[in-house]
Amino acid sequence: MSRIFSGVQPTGNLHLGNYLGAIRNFVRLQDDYECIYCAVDMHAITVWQDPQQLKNNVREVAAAYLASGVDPEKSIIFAQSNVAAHAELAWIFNCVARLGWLNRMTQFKEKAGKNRENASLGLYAYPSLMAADILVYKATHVPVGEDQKQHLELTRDIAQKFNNDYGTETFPLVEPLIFGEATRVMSLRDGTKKMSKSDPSDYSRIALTDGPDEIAKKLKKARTDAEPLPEKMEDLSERPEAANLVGIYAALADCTKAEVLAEHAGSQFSSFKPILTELAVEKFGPIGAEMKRLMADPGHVDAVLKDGAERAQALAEPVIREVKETVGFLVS
Ligand code: AQP
Repeated sequence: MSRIFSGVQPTGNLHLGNYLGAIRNFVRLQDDYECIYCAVDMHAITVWQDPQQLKNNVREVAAAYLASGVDPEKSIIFAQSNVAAHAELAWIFNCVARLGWLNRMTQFKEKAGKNRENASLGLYAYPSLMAADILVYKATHVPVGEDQKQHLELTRDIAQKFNNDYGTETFPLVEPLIFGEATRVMSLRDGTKKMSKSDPSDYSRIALTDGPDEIAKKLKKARTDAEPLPEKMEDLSERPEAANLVGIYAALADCTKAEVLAEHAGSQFSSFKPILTELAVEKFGPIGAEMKRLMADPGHVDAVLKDGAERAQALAEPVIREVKETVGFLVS
């Protein structure tokens, strides 16, 4: 059976983009693959995190997985820092990856911004740790949003170079799994920027824990234009905010953008937004409510994370041992 690995950073404010681009697909995959889903807290600290908040955010990610329908009996749910093999393999990969490869990573450029000299070394090496997360389980497929495609290419490069350098076939070449109509959900305030946890404006995103009133308020305020919805997708190419809302609707309704336009062409946003709100509340209401219930009494979430870490550890152990042998470390 092919193996899936994916993760979400516990940096708070989990949103519609994380759900439609990643978590929803995690649920769909668990019947056909062996799935390992992680709260990647070691990635989170590549930028400053308040320690107490980080703990809550790890639980929030696990609660989001559970509330969305990831079944902890079928899939493994755990926190990255609880399986040391991720860090061990990441160091080995730091010695395999080339500076030139990392210099090309657009996420580092975006996140480091103008003050690059002040970014952490961890933020720069992030893709190398991500490669370790995946390959320490020899995962073959990774469900992610479009924004992570470049990092997955790098994972393939690292796997290939490791295999070539050591003359082995240790690592598989992973494939991204990118699904559906909302592989890149954009900010509700600016249709050219992706919806993100770290955007300072709360109105830029719909959080998974937003209730009906917050969802309605945010969609009402979402930036749009004065034109009605067109008949064809091509006519949305210069209207990023409009295209984004159509994409969100299509993803939530599980249909294509063309089908949304076929039904709503000619509608103004004043009538389309309430319909979108109703759909979003229908889909998210139960997830947000279940997340809040799980977070109010985190004993169950903590037990799921503990069990998941033990199962993940058991899978990672033979792989990291094999890698250490291959590299030439003394293995007891
Ligand atoms: N806007 C998005 N549209 C579709 N998918 C998205 N993902 C993130 N944003 C969008 C997908 O969610 C998964 C988890 O992302 P992450 O937490 O590891 O990091 P990120 O991509 O950096 O997410 P954010 O929300 O933008 O966080 P910050 O602001 O902290 O950087 C990934 O599969 C990602 O593709």
